[in-house]
Amino acid sequence: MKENSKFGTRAIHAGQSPDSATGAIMTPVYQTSTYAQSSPGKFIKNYDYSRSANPTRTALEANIASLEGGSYGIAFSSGCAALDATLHLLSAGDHVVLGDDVYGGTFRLFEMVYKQLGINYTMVDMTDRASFEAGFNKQTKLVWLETPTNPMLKLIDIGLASELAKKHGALLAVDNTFATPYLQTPLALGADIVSHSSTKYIGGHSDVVGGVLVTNSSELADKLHYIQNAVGAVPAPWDCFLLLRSTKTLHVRMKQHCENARQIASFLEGHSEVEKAIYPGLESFPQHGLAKEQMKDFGGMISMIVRGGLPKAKSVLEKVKIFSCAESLGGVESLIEHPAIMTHATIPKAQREALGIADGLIRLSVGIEDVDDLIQDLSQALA
Ligand code: P1T
Repeated sequence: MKENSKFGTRAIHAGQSPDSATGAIMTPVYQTSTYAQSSPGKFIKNYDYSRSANPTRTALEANIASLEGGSYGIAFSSGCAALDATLHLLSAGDHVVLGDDVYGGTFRLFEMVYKQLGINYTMVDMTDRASFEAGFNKQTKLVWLETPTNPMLKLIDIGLASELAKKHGALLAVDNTFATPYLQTPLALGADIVSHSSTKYIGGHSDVVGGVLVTNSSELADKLHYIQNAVGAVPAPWDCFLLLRSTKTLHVRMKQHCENARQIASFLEGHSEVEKAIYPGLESFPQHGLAKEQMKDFGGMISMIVRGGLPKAKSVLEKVKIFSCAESLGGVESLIEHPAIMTHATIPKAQREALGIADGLIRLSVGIEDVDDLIQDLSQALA
């Protein structure tokens, strides 16, 4: 494969070549914990122990790094473990500027685990330059953001985030889980680290929990590899194999996620039971202009506020027949959930409400089923 191959070619081939032992086209599942050494300390093929490195994982790391336009990929056993590894770059007394709308588990790691270890954070509205910049102080070492955010789908200008992080001497990490590298590549816009919950679109089939970090900095990659090995939250070879199989179709799946979501968002926007449909592809979306600039398409996630608050929201979630009421997102099958009760329950109620995570808010992960069936399902559930 050529270095400058296009996305779909890299999705299928990057990091993988026919297996040197057998010619197998698919990278084998190297289901081994350890590797024979020809003499103490002399490795046969660069591998000594599978916490440190495993060939199936190496292929996955190279594959996702290529998709993100990065040089180094570092894989973990979950998206939370990828965030945790990034936070291990910091020391007590350091400070993080954190987006105000992030996955509930991301907030929980900052608030319940790292705060007591002396890592402080300030959550800011990054859609407003002045509020964003006011979040920095002399101890700020890291900016962590999602775009689109979970669950309000706010867009953060990655170029602006990079400018502010550099000005204040901090690293910029972008959680690219919702967009995927098919829709945006944050490293090209100035991010130092890209993070994924590969449980989501990268995996795409709701059958793996995983995470990955990508960077272009050899210094950061060395530190993150060190943390990966020292802490040990690594993915199993089988999970790496499944993720490699998934990334081969990422571009094809994303096109259909975007197309289905576009049609469903416009259906919801015109529905009498829907107070507000939130989707970056809608003209009514406040940051539609930034979405067009920063993203190749608008993604598969939609949020909506239904008229009738919690009782109506619960009834929709109970009545769907094709959508499943479940946490998570990014799989080929459509999921629907209630952020205030489910994915964002750890965020204090007042903070949730200030962000718009109201009792009537429902989040949809639009799958790639036939869109007419999905619209019909939502139509009967909303009726
Ligand atoms: O679940 P895990 O693989 O550990 O990933 C955590 C995570 C990180 N970043 C974002 C943007 C996420 O959405 C998640 C996980 N989110 C859900 C489970 C959810 O339903 O929103």
